[in-house]
Amino acid sequence: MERTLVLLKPDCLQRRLLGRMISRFEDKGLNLIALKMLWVTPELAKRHYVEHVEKPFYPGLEAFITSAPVVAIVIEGLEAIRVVREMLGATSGLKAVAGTIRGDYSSSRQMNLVHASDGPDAAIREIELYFSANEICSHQPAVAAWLRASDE
Ligand code: FUP
Repeated sequence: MERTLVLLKPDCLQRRLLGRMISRFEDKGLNLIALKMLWVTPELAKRHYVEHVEKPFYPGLEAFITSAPVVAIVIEGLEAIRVVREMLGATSGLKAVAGTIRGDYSSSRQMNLVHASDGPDAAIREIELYFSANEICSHQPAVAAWLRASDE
């Protein structure tokens, strides 16, 4: 099992797409094990996007991610990091393939609705950035037996 950090960004909340995005992850059979709404502060934005802080687009990205609340979610599942990234699609909504979240709902590079960790190290770092250990609600979903065979 892998865990990954998903953020439903300010455009997602403002466009009233939170429920539809959560449904896509639930429909896939992924397990939501932590969820909260918060305002990203400039300090948190700099820690989250540490690899982008020096880039020319960063000021705009920080202004955007702090402009309205976000919903942070920890998602658990088999190969969840890759699976969720593939559900999002390419960074720009203009390039993302139809059928992906960004391909279906976004026409922007900045306003691309959903963030997800891009690898195991990022997932650990980002989950710790948004959640303390006692906020993670691990559980065995009752539907698990109907999502995949027992040896998968
Ligand atoms: P992704 O991993 O697909 O979320 O995208 P990146 O880590 O490459 O970029 C992080 C965020 O910066 C993206 F959500 C979009 C934003 N961004 C811009 O606003 N302008 C750019 O030129 C590149 C990325």
